Amino acid sequence: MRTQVVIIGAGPAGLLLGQMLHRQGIEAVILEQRSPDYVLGRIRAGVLEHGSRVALNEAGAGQRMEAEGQEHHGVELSFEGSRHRFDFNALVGRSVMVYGQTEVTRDLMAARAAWGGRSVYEAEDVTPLDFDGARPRVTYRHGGVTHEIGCDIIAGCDGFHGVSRRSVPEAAISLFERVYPFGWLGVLVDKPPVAPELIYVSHPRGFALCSMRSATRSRYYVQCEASEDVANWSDERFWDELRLRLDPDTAAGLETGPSIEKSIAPLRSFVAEPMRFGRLFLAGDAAHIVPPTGAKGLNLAVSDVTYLSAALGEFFRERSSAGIDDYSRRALARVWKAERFSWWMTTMMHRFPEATGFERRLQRAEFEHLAGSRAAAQVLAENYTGLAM
Ligand code: RFL
Ligand code: PHB
Repeated sequence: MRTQVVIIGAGPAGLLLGQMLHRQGIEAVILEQRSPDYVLGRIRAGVLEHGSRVALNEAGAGQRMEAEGQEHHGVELSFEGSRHRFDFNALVGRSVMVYGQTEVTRDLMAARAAWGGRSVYEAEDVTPLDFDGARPRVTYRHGGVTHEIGCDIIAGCDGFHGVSRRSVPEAAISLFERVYPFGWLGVLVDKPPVAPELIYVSHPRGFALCSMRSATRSRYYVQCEASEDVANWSDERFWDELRLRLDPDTAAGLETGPSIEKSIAPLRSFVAEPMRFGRLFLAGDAAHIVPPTGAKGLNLAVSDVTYLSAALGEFFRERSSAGIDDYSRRALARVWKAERFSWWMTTMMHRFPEATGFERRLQRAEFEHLAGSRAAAQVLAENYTGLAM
């Protein structure tokens, strides 16, 4: 079998790329190692930048997001009980869309199914081959049978643990990494959110975040030990810990209930350079990870595939390699700015085990600067709502 592009991974990066290529008349096959239900069972990001919203609409998958998503015009930071709201509209004339990654994925799957796009779920041993030449191929096993697809381009959209980045010879790739000494314990609950907008909380006991998925479903996080076992956290323990970190008004308004999902995510900053190896292109978490504090992970996946799809359009339509030759540079320039923002927000808001009174006072100074300076607040708002694509 032959196709133009083999996309490895059916997360948001792979599915959105497939949709963008389809709209340019470029044929692609998606190979995903998990089942559709497994992919939809992962609870991850919740905030879309303005540019990601535009990209989903342009890809023809934004209808339900526009109807059911919540447009937010600001966020709050709470520092040891003192709260400050950042008004995105007033600061940068932008907003974000609160709409879960699960729903984005569901909409992209439905859009692909509607035109009969070819996806193979539960594909095992997916292996990208010969991408240093002009005739790459990908082999995989499905239902006990080995298959091979010849193609022009391989798009590695298979996340941090995927096979694409690992297929590149070590000498050809540089890795940059910072692992943080804590994780986030997240709970999803069918109760109305405690506040109309997100609240990022810095407290001596650790970071917390009040987020949401809809008017009746909330998502909360507390900073925990990186090695923490989720089994040690009953719902009661989670709610008690969250309440301790919130300011008294917010704590009093918190509606709790049985969790419908509870999981721990490690926090890491990671970038692989470059993002292109011959005919293999990395996009999304396959190439980079940000700690979730800036809500940038999913949004970077969207900007990567927006660049890649434009570059592949030039490649197939105009036989020009200018776009694909510039892809890695262009994507990494944006990635590193999001890495910087996510690292900065993580550093400002979390309790670091080795921190002294000196670091804590620097964190407080940072918060007071943001709360008191329009210029500083604009930098936060510009980054949070999304830098230009
Ligand atoms: P994904 O979503 O990981 O999708 C990759 C897909 O590739 C498949 N795959 C393979 N398929 C075939 N063969 C192989 N060998 C394969 N190996 C893997 C996987 O099954 C999967 O379906 O990457 P993508 O598309 O780049 O999207 C990126 C986003 O998912 C990610 O940046 C965010 O979700 C990050 N992230 C969060 N971001 C936020 O902005 N806010 C959050 O609250 C937030 N929480 C999270 C997160 C990421 C997490 N991970 C990766 C563990 C919470 C978690 C737990
Ligand atoms: C979420 O709702 O899951 C969420 C929101 C904002 C973040 C991280 C996670 O920064």
